[in-house]
Amino acid sequence: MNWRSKDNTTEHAINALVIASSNAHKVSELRLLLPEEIELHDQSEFNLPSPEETGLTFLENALLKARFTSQATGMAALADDSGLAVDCLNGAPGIYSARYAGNQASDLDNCQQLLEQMRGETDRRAHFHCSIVLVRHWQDPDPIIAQGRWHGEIISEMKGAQGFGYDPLFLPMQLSQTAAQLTAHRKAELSHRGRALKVLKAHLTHG
Ligand code: ITT
Repeated sequence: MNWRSKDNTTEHAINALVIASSNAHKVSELRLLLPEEIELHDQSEFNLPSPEETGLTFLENALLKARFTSQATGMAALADDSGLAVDCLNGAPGIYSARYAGNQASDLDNCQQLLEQMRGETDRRAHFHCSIVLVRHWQDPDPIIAQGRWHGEIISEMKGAQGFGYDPLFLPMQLSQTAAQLTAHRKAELSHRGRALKVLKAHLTHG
C-alpha cells in the first residue's frame, strides 16, 4: 500500500515514516489521525537525541526536526511543532511553549507560569498553532507542509485530566469543556493538530 503526494511520482511513495517527536502525547495524537495504511515508527525506536530547535517560527522548527530525523533514520519523517499563542502576551509562549517555565519544566510548571503571567488580565484570548512537515528524504526540496489553528481562551484554573500541555487551561471557542475534558477522539477532530493533519492528508493520494 502506498501513499504519495498528489503532485509527485511513485518514486516518492511513502510506505513508512518516522514520527519525529519525543513527546509521547503528541505521538499518540498523531497516530490516531494518520492513515492506517502507512507503517508508522516512533523516534524512540531509534534512540535519537532531539535536535536543538533554533528556528523562530513553528514551521522552521518542524522542518528542522523532520530533516534531522529523516537523515538519522534514512526514512521519510513527519514532525509537528506546536504551541500556544496568547493575545495579551504578544503571542507568548509561542515556540517556547514546551519550556515556558524553564528547560526542564513540566506541563504543570508551564500552566502555573502561564496563570502567573496572566494574573489580572481580562483579555484571555489565545490559540494553539500546529505546523506539520513531511519530508520524503532528508534533503527533500519540496516537503509537504500543513498548518492548523485552534482558537479559544485561557481560564483561570486548571480543569480536566485528558490531553497534555496547556489543555487544562484552554477553553475552545463555543465549548463549555476545556481541551483536557474532551475525549482523545473529540480533541483530534477539533484541534490545531487535527486540522493540520486534515490538510496534510489532502496532499496525499492513496494507491
Ligand atoms: P518534540 O519537539 O519532540 O515534538 P515538544 O513537546 O518539545 O516535543 P514542541 O517543541 O512542538 O514539542 O512544543 C510543544 C509544546 O506546546 C508542548 O510541550 C505543549 O506545552 C504545547 N502544546 C502543543 N500542542 C498542544 C496541545 O495539543 N495541547 C496542549 N498543549 C500543547
